[in-house]
Amino acid sequence: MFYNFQMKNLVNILLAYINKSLKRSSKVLDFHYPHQLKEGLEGFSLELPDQPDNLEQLLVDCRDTLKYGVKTGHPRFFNQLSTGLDIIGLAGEWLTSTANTNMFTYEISPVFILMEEVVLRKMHSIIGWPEEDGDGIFCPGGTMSNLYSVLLARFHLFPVVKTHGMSAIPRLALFTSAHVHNLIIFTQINTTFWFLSVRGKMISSELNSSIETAKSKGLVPFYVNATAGTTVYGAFDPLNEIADICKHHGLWMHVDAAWGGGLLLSNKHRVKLQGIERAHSVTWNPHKMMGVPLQCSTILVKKKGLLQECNQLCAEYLFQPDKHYDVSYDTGDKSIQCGRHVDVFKLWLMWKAKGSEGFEAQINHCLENAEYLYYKLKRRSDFQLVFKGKPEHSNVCFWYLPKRLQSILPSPERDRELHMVAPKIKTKMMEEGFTMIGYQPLEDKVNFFRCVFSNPATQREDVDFLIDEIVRLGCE
Ligand code: ABU
Repeated sequence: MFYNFQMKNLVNILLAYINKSLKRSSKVLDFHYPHQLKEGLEGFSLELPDQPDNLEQLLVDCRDTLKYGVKTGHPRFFNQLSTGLDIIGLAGEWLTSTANTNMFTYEISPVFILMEEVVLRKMHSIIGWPEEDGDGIFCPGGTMSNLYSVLLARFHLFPVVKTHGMSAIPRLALFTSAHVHNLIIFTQINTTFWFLSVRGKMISSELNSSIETAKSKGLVPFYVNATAGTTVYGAFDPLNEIADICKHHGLWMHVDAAWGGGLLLSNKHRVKLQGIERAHSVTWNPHKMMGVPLQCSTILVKKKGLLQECNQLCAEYLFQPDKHYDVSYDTGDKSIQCGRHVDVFKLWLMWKAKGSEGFEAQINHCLENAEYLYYKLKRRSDFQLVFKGKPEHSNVCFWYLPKRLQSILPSPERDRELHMVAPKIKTKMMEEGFTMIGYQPLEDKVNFFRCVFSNPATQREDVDFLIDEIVRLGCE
């Protein structure tokens, strides 16, 4: 009874937080430096006690944990690719934790395992793979999804690697553009070729010559990673051209559509991913553009059965072959993980609640916001866009030029000053807490802001607010 009562209090804390997150008058964050949080604030201590705290204190801790965090669902949070606070998704996450089961086997997750099959099949058909093809798994984030793709490609070419390791196979070469998601870099492949891109897009002729170079050095090219929606510029690689090259050289084609995959749901924007259906594998993170609560990421594979063959270890205490049901539903053995969180339910529930058309509308809305920001900035002399052309995705990259820099012609000295503008503004922005946007340098470009839209709650007035806020903080 007492626990029930406290649970209701917790729900009230969560509901109050949700209301605040969605209210423009509340701050996005109440920033404190690490030492302040470590020292403890107004009764909020991170230290662990020897004696149990009482339930009232735990409620205060819950409230304060949210209070000193960042409201990533706030319509003025533009800092990350994963934003928003979808209430149905949140309900799904709560149900998932309440069920507290594991995605190893049908035995302990009958409904979730079948849901995974249904959702993955839907994603395959949206990619455009024939009905008889298609496999996949939910896994923890885009890095893991991409890692799966490399393991699969390597196993597909040299199955012996599973039993005899890397020393039993030739030196392999992997190809990706310079704008790759951080994640491909961590793979255990002998040689990775990076090459130039234009506006973040892979140049396919460069890909072809890199493959020839690798061959001439005695390496075995085996895998190309194409990106559909780069993290900073939101660029899409030319997938059909890359597919032609992969076909010509007999290489595995992976498309990292962690960020761009959501656009497949939009009749207006899916053209940017033309050729994705020719890929051998695809990474698609519904926790990005589709607004599903973190984390929700998939590796989708065209060839059925390969995931299992590549990763299966047949642990007999979980995957007994003589069970009384169809053990092909014990999908945990496709995974390199053992414990696997149920990530599918919140996506399934959101899909039920919105339908594919609801996702399409919310994705189109985010790209309209990006276009709105782009046209606003284009007209102003105190902002400079990193690229003249319209954004392909919902990423808009730009510099703010304080008055003293507006009249100076581009030069190394001007760049040195410009490089410091974004971090200075960001510092004040976080200390005041009304909005949040990210910045970075990239290649020869000094620090610039990257605004991304994935929160359907964001409206044009929030975009106007962001611009005014950058000017206000940049002027002081
Ligand atoms: N998976 C990388 C996402 C990084 C970002 O939110 O910008």
